[in-house]
Amino acid sequence: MSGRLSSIIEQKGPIKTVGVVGMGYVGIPAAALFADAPVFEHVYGFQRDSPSSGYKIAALNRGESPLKGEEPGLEDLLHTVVSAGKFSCTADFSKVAECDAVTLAIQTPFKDPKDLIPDFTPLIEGIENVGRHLTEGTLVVLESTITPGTTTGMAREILEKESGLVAGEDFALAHAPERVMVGRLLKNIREHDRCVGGIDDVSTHRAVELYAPVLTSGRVIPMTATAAEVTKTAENTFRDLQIAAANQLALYCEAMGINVYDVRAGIDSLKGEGITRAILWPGAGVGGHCLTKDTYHLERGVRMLGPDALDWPGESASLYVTARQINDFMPAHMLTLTASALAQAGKTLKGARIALLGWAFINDSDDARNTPAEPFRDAALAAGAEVAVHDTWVERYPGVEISHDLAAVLDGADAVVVFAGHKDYRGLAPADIKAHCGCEHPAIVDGRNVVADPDAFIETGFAYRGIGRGDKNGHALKG
Ligand code: SAJ
Repeated sequence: MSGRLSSIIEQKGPIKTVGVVGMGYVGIPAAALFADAPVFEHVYGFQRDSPSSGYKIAALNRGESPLKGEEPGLEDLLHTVVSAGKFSCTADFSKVAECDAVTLAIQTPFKDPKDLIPDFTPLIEGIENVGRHLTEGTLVVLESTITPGTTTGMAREILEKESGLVAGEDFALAHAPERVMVGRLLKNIREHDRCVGGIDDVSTHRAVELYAPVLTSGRVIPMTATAAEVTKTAENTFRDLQIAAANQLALYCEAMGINVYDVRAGIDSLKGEGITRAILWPGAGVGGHCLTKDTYHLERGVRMLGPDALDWPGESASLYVTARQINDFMPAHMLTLTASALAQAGKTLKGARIALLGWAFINDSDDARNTPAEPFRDAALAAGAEVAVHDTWVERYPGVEISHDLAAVLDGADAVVVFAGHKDYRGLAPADIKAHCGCEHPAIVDGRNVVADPDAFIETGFAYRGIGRGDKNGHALKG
């Protein structure tokens, strides 16, 4: 425990002024909740006055949320804290010098999702801006999802270089990963438990002081900074792993001619007395901004922090990376199922018109980041098919025309392929679909188990295929 930092913090007294860098999905609700806490006197929201995001500064200072979509309670809360003079947004990073604590909530996207090397450029710029104005006794907290080792490594180095101060001696440094989901930002911050990890005990303690006032039912879980980084990346790695386990089971069930959903229900029935088999859902693939990257943060972390310390079985690949590969294989499997159904109707991918239903990566959402539908569409086009995309939730996507007119997308289709489990697609009527397709044996490929009754389609002459539906995928063509 650093005696020097302890005494500096003791002289400074309780946290009164808070800074939040990055006015996005994580920073805005966090700043509003800090400002709403009676123990804090003022919160600065720091936002670069860039062409793409600078508009947020004026909006936030009017108490308006610049975020898309419904966020219950957020706009009211912003109006309350702005009117009370407890929150203000600024591009002037010199005000960091007035802050007792500064959090950074800056996304870590990829230059190219294929290379899976995170682009830390925006985060580095934010850390540099904080470092330039950092004063003694301040607590700095990273909230972004980052590779384990970043807080004690890159972040610490930049802050010390820019400020001339020493982490753990002159200022406190911690990681408190966000766990928010769009549509429930305030609720998640208030109610989820919050892992808070400092580079030393003094930093951890100061970070607990910062986060405890904004939690309602959630509790603070103190740990080290690196443990907090591993917790965040591993919690998503484990979700991706569970999905991959369900997908592998679905592929096995297809090969063995059984219904994976019967098996899933059977497995799920084994519970009680502390027993559980948390089996998730097989599907057309895994998209989004979290699960598609966090496994690779964890993998990079162990390579950075323990390259020579890791004891591992021979040439075995990482279970987690294998899980990523299985999930990334599902769009290819969907194309295999589509080709199989078309072949049963005497057609090939080449020259076929495919109606792709659902571009969003998740059910009933407009979020299409890293959607698994994209690699499917690319491969289908490469195979010579024509692809029409429908999704009423998604307005636009670079390079892809997205229609909100289901009838138009279905008209003349040789194959109907479901990639998102939107409620629009639950209850599709075989006769209607067939009438739109206008052919004797249309194909239907169900990637999200939205077809409750495959027999209804099969009896109408469809060539049916479903993820995990080994009990139906080999059916004879009817009519
Ligand atoms: N998916 C499956 N089978 C499943 C669950 C999901 O194939 O059983 C697919 C979805 O279709 C989607 C992808 O996986 O394409 C990701 O789905 P998700 O429900 O994990 O949604 P995300 O990516 O928004 O994950 C976020 C994460 N939250 C944070 O990082 C703060 C994750 O930790 C949460 O568990 C998840 O939301 C959630 O549960 O809502």
